[in-house]
Amino acid sequence: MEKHSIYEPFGVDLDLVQGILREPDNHLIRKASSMKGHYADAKALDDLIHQGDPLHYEVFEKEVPQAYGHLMFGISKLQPGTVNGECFMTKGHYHAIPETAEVYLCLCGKGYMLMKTTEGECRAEYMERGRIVYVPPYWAHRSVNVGSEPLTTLFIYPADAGHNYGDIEQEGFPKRIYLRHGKVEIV
Ligand code: PAN
Ligand code: ZN
Repeated sequence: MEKHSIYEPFGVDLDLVQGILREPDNHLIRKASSMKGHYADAKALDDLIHQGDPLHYEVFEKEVPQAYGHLMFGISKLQPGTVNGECFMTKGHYHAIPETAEVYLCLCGKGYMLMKTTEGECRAEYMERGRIVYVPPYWAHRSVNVGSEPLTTLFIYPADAGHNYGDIEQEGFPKRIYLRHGKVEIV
């Protein structure tokens, strides 16, 4: 008979004001310089990098086995701002096992989950505090902050999903999200 490995249950605390996971095992920091090639205006991004390379986003995670059956979860905290009008965003990725989905719960801020398929379908799902976005299997996804405070989300996905950033670096997303004169434009 197959023996199941029993993993120790645990709980974690969120700081809902700061939008962070307390005592994360992994804390990933992405600055503007991590985002080369992702914004339409490469020169504006370079200027931002030379002006001090500000923090772009952070990911806080608890460590769980990257194995079938486990769920990876954590907090993504994306700063507000634009690169010549294009709203700050995460790099975006497909999952390395593309048939794995993901759930995002927005805790604070305002933004969109931009999603695309390899066939070029593209969707932008609005996010604000209290709203859940379901990213189905096969959809690449990137968070975009259109507000004036950090966009903080709780994410949960199969722990063995893995990340494929390379295809998005090559393809980009069919749509970009801008903030112009206080108005959101998805083009
Ligand atoms: C999230 C993302 C997180 C950062 O945990 O990894 O928001 O975005 P990038 O990974 O695109 O830089 C997730 O979707 N995990 O699968
Ligand atoms: Zn993901």
